[in-house]
Amino acid sequence: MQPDSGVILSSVADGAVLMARLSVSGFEIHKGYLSADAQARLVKDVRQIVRAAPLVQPITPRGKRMSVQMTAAGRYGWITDRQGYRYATEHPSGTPWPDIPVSIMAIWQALSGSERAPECCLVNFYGEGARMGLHQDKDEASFDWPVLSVSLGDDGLFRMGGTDRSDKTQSIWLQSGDVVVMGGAARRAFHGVDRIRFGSSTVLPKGGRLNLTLRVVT
Ligand SMILES: O=C(O)CCC(=O)C(=O)O
Repeated sequence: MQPDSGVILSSVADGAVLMARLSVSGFEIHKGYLSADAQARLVKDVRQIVRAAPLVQPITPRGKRMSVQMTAAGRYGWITDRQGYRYATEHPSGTPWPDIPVSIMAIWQALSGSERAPECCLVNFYGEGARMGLHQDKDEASFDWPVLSVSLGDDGLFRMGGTDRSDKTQSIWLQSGDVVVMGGAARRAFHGVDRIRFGSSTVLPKGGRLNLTLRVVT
């Protein structure tokens, strides 16, 4: 992984955790942004979301079951089924999505630089063997607002490309507590998760990786 112009924008030791801000092809990566306490709080809040809106393992419009399990909080959740990829105001069970927890909104306020508030917090759960293919986030009405991603639990190998699927890609292991802001040119860039290191973190006691993405939808 090559940071842009070899730049580590900032790094600071916070106890045993090194915080660093990297920029890779426009992806702003805040390594070690969340403290262990903050991560534990977020996991608790995500459990509340999942209680209200259970995880589902959706199918793509072509009928392929995704390996990732999903749910959401906010006015909209992103869903996929035979009818297509889209945002919906209700969980597939027909209930509205729960509110985005304050702990998650605070990260958006601190790092997004956006005037708009997120309307969706998509929750992805990666169990053993789960992955997410290279894709663009393009179901939102505007690309003027960033997508902000929070990693919790096991390490995930995050692949970043350009605006064409064939553009060269670079990868970085995201760890629990890392936050990525995809804005500007990176907002339309292809990205995905090739694999996780199942059991590499104790943040989720049974293993697995949670990823939260905050999106302005309308
Ligand atoms: O899990 C991740 O780090 C990325 C998730 C993602 O790309 C998405 O939800 O669109």
